Amino acid sequence: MKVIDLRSDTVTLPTPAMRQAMYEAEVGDDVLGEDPTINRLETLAAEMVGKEAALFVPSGTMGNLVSILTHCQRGDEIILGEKAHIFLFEVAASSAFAGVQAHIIPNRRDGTLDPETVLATIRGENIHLPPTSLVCLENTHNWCGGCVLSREQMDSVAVPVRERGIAVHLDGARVFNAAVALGIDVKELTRNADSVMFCLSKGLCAPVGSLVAGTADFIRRARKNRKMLGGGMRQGGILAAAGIVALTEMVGRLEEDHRNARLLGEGLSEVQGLAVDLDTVQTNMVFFNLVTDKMAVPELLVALDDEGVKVGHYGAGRFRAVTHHGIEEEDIQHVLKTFRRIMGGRT
Ligand code: TLP
Repeated sequence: MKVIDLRSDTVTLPTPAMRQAMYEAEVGDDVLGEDPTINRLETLAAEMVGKEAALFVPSGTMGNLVSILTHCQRGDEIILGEKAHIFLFEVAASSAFAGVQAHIIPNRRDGTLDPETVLATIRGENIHLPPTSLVCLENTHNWCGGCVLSREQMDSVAVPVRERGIAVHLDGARVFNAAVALGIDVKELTRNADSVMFCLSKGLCAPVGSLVAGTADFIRRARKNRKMLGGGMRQGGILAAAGIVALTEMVGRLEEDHRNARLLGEGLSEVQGLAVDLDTVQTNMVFFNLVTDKMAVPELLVALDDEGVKVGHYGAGRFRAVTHHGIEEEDIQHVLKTFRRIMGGRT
């Protein structure tokens, strides 16, 4: 039985082209700046997001932390949406390691922040107050359903924030999904961010790795912070080789994942006992809720598992299904059939 694992796009496996590139990768000591494959990946990544330089890091979590460490001093405040991955799912790394305080403001349903609220949250000059040094945006917005922020929505916050001398960091773990969904060059989404983190190991299928991009000076300082966190990876070119394939071969096909997510979302919305917010199904994620008391969450998960279907459960009957490479339209049809059968007669 084929297992259809929709828990995340992080479960994607390296493609044959990636394994070949990894096998053949030319490597060296990257802490000494001598891994030619990492150097090539960093140059390519910087070019793609329109920044001067980039830094290869082991994970998105470390990429966000390195960025925050590089922008901020201990005791600073950073402004984040209440549903930001950095706030919800990164083990409070920014407070534990960078010593910053998160000032949380509401996210709208579509993942955006209200520009007026962001500006009003920036601290003034006063002996009692921490300085605000960073605003973090997220695109696509994971916890808001994989929603896409348009370039106008990004700029409406980033431009006035930067005019006030405050830096903007983009958690762009899936920023290529956003660019593909909008049909624009990713640079249009990153142009007003001082730093951007994006992941190779999600929809782009690389086994490991993320990048942080920014000015040459920012990346020079970020490199030192990565070292401090233990993220200097020596002959990491083995991994970077897969990352180069991810960026050159895997971006265009994200559209397929978006089509499959839409199909899944629309199908699930017709299943009795489930509720789907179809407005937020814009990329490769489908969030849905169990809205019947005739079926308990563990029972549903076990029944799905028996049919080889895995989805994520995040408490209170809220589920996430993420489409990705290796999931075909016929798999989506199988998932829908499975849900219809399990839920049939239980509503
Ligand atoms: N998200 C993972 C889990 O951590 C929830 C997932 O399955 O979606 N920013 C965003 C927006 C992310 O979604 C993630 C990973 C990260 C950062 C962290 O990346 P990693 O997992 O590489 O540390």
